[in-house]
Amino acid sequence: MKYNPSLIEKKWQKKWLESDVFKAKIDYSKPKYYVLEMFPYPSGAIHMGHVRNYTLGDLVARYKMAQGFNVLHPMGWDAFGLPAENAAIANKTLPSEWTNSNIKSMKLQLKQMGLSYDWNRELATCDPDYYKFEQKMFLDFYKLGIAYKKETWVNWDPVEQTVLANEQVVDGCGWRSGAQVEKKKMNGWFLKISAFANDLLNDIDSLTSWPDRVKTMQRNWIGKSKGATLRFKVNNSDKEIDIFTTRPDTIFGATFIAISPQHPLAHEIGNKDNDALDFIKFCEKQSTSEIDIEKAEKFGYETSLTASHPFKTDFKLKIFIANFILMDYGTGAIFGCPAHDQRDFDFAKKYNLEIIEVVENKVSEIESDLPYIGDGTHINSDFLDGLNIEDGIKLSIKKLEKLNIGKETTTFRIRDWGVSRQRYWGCPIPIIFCDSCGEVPVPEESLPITLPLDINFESNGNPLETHPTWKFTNCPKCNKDAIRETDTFDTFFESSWYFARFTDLNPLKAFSDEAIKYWMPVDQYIGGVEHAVMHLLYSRFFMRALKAVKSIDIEEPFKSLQTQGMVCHQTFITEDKQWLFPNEVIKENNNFLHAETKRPVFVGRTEKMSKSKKNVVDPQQIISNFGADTARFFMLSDSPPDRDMEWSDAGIDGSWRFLNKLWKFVLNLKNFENDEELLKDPSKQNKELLTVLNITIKDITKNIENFHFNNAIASIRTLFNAIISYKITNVSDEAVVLHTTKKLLILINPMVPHIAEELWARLGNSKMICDQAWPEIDHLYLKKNNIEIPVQVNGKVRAVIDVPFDTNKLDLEKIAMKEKNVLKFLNGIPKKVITVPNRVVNFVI
Ligand code: ANZ
Ligand code: ZN
Repeated sequence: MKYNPSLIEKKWQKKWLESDVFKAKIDYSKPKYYVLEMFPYPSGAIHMGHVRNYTLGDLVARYKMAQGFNVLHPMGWDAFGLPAENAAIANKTLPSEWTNSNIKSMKLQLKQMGLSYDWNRELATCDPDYYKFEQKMFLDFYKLGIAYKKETWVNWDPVEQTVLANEQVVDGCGWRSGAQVEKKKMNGWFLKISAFANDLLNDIDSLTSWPDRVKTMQRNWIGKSKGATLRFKVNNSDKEIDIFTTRPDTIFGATFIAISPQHPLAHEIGNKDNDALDFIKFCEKQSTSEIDIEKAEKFGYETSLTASHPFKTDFKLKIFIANFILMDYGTGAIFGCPAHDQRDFDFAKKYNLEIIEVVENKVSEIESDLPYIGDGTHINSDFLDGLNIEDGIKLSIKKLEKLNIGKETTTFRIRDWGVSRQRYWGCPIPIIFCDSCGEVPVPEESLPITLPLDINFESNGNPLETHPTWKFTNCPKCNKDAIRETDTFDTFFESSWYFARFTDLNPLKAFSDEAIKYWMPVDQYIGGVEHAVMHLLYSRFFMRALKAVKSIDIEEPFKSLQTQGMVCHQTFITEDKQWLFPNEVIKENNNFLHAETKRPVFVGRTEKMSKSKKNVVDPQQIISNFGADTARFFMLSDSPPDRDMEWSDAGIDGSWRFLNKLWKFVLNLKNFENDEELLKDPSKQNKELLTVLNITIKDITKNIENFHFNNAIASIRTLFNAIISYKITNVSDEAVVLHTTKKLLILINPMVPHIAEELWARLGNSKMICDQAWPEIDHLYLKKNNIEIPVQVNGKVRAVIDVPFDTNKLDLEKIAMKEKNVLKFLNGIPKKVITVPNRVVNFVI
């Protein structure tokens, strides 16, 4: 009779699996709903972040199922990536073995959470049956020029020994290793995301169910800038420098030119000038991150060259090589206008350059300091004098275009996506290099190019490079000896299309048209906000690129997006400043002690759970001690999904106690078959509980739709309290309690499905609760919760009052008498009052 989650949870997990209730298939008779949580990297064990993510998704999936949707809710493994290689080196296993055994153990853990996945659709990205399609996609992209190879300056992670995409450099450091990223010139494969920049930007507007924060991050990342390019002539030479500016109107304030250390002209200069070369080398050691460059001290090297001003023939602009000019933005060169740009101003001050004011602050009365960046009127600017900035920009562009030395230009901040990684555990790039034919795509019939499994991690660098045979092959064109590409794809390649693959695991093609048409887009995607400009942008790009190669016909993969907050926990520190795991700490008389030494422990800040601070709680532990339902219930009840939440023992206890109470209550409930029959004619007392029930159904439904799951749980508690405190005086009261409890079980099922199933079955139901329809609102009760009643004076309606259902005569009359308009027409005491509760109040004068 005691609530024993370990028994009932296993039992129901087995039943769900055996009955295939969560198996999805195309069913045109029902509306579809595709709910997806970001798939995990198979690290070996789930953490609380996973628990939160998957609990949220499971609630949505089960709720939509009850609502009558045909639900697709799949799960898979983002299985390529560096940790497998590191583990292989450390444990002398193979990345494939390590990954597969992790998948096994994590799958078991996920199953213990009771998630409603359709496991028939499970996929792992390291499976050749998955990545073979990726190689085909790459070849399609290659044919269309969406994939191309180039030599560029790349972000080199010295710890991971591989290239990183710009999106993976966070504050100048590798997003995973945390190591300072270096610049390196290398050959690599790129995907032309820049060609889709405009669409990716404009279509953000259509994502009405995405968090604004993510949309803003994507807009900024794409970074559209309108302006002009213009050409400067280098004096005493036939060279020219193209610059990009958003402020062509400030051209008369231009006093110098600065080029990037990686600019071709800088190289030419460096070839002849050793000091310049030293400066360039010095700059190469700097971080590549834009933020770092922005923050770093500005340095310049004054070359011996000057350029002539396009409109002031005698004016010479010194040409600098400067560390703050990025080669891959605009044209890698600028004109400096110190009077109206902070950076240029600082630079001019440092190197003693002329400052010419060209925009006068006529907007405000206050005399502003230089640099002045606001709007104003142009001065010292010849044909631009008197114009404001907007008009100045327009006219300057017109003039530049007329003189054929410049044109209107739009630039994007977003760079093409570098997908080459010098790693083993990734999808091989299907290209062969031949001395005679150059780069040759692997013919489709030779796909997949699979990874060799006999791998040696003893030597440094990429094991594909050092493998004795793997890279040696023959040219598909001329059959001469040739060499395979040994780079593999960035693992974000795999996660850019897995959600579409889930719609049908067709062995012959990546996507089957019918399944894509029916299931896509994902109706609800749930995951961490850290993917805002990586995974979520790559996926949007990928759909467009795949559309361009006619492989799929969608653009936006995720209709609605929810980004969940972090799971946080207190931190514990010993006297000698060592972090402690929460389970190493005990509480005695409100003091925290180290369980082992009994010495005092200091409680640090509550922070995002992280291994480094040991403030982690193992979900496995919680599930073994309390069951998955308690963990799920607490996860959902604490805070709204998009906010950080604090994991606490008290929270878990609270959830545990609630479920125990529910368990006991339902098992002690008097059960009878004709409860619905008895409810046909509810008494007044019955109505009260039914009203609470209907209000709860309405609230929970609304709160689930709005992702306010914590409020939904609060309503459940209210309903349960109402049920327990309901006074049972006769059989019909018992019937209404039973009826209301059954509805409560259906309402709580998406949150705590095991206990809901078990109690539902114990109430004598033969069908599973996961197949039950969501309770319908009986509007009769809702409307009558508060009711509008007309107030008449001599039969004419003079006011309408909003009162609780069943308000008695006397109260109704009192309320009606307070209405201004009624008082006006009454003008004294009425002769008679005719009141019908819930219907009308009529004063006769
Ligand atoms: C002259 C000028 C005058 C500028 C002025 C600004 C203010 P956004 O808005 O981010 O697109 N710039 C152009 N290319 C650059 C590069 N490769 N590295 C560093 N800076 C670069 O910024 C565009 C402005 O950033 C451009 O407009 C240019 O400076 C600078 F009163 O040109 B401006
Ligand atoms: Zn060849």
